[in-house]
Amino acid sequence: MKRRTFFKLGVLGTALTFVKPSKAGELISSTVSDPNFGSVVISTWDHGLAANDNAWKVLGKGGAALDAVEKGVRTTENDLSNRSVGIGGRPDRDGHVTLDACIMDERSRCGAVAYLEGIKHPISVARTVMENTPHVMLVGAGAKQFALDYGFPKVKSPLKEVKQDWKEWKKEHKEVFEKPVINHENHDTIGMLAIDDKGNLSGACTTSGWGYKLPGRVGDSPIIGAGLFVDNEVGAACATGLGEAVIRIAGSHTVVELMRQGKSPEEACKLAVERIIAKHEDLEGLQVGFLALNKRGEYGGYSVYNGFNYAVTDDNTGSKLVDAKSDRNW
Ligand code: SD4
Repeated sequence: MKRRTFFKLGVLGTALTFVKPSKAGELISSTVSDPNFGSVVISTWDHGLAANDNAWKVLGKGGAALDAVEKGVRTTENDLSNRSVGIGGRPDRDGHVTLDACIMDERSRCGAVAYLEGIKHPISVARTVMENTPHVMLVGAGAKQFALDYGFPKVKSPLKEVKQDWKEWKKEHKEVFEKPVINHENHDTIGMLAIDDKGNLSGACTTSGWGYKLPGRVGDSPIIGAGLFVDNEVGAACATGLGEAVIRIAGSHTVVELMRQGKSPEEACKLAVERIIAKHEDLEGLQVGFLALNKRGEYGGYSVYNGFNYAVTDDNTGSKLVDAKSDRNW
């Protein structure tokens, strides 16, 4: 660590009206700059490759990690053929596509939206919450109204083909109207972590959540500490998979705290996965994957079952897809 700058702790704003971004109310944080060290971006699943490419358009030019992760995951939100992120996502049991997202930066600022309908870029709404309100999370109708007030266009969802699939699914799964079940086909959230050339970390996570979920259900993805956590002194982590299991162990926060105790990113992800395994008697179909990136640009991933992969882009190797470690086969 070459340089460390502390920002002054301000008093957290309590106004209930929207506030302009200001120095007052910012949280204490440190920024570390190490010129010997390049930028890195990692993100979940193979759709992460395209997302990383766009994130790199920011990072490669010396841009901020925060801008990179927002731009990166917007790529996936834009892809209407993606059935687990954005408005192309699978709906809930009753046919509503409800979106969850969160973002966190190097100053521990964070913003989130949950249960948001009809808005194409939940991640940008989450950033707008972070930058323009004293709050962290807005949900449902309030989140939608907020997005419209800030000029986000209303879009139609579900898409025709998604609605058709849902109708078929309903015919075949009458039982879920009596007792909700987990639909195991769907675990492709995008979580992205980046470190920029100033040594600052940020992360973003966005999803349409578990396909055909119970109406009102929100998973880990928009919950700071569960689906995503960033601590600029230590590292960042994000999660994909069964959100209920991730929330139960405050997954991403746990991974970051393990890195604080000296674990490598992969070891930290592995220990968090083991904690999930220890807390659940029935692991059938319970897939969770964690990704982590530390302050030195080292990264790793681990999942309950094999099959989880992630995209990595850095100064040295360009882009590649990496299989996360796991010691269980499906
Ligand atoms: C959720 N964690 O809503 C999300 C789903 C997911 O990869 O990650 N899919 O529980």
